[in-house]
Amino acid sequence: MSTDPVETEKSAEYEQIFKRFDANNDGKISLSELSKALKALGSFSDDEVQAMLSDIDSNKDGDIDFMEFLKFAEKNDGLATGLG
Ligand SMILES: [Ca+2]
Ligand SMILES: [Ca+2]
Repeated sequence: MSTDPVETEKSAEYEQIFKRFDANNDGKISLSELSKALKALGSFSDDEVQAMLSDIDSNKDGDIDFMEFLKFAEKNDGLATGLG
């Protein structure tokens, strides 16, 4: 087995967080979903939310899919879990 149990556990954790952000459950986090989730956590300005979305949205389609979220979460370990 090439699956690292720690990584698997982490991506399950990230999946939970992702689902929490993805309010309408379409498998993508839109700008308004990100905005609502971040603003529930603290004071984020619209500019900050937009900047964060652009940062995570690597294919620039305007939404964050799970793979994009996962890449972001792995690069920013602790941040994503802190948000959850
Ligand atoms: Ca969504
Ligand atoms: Ca995207």
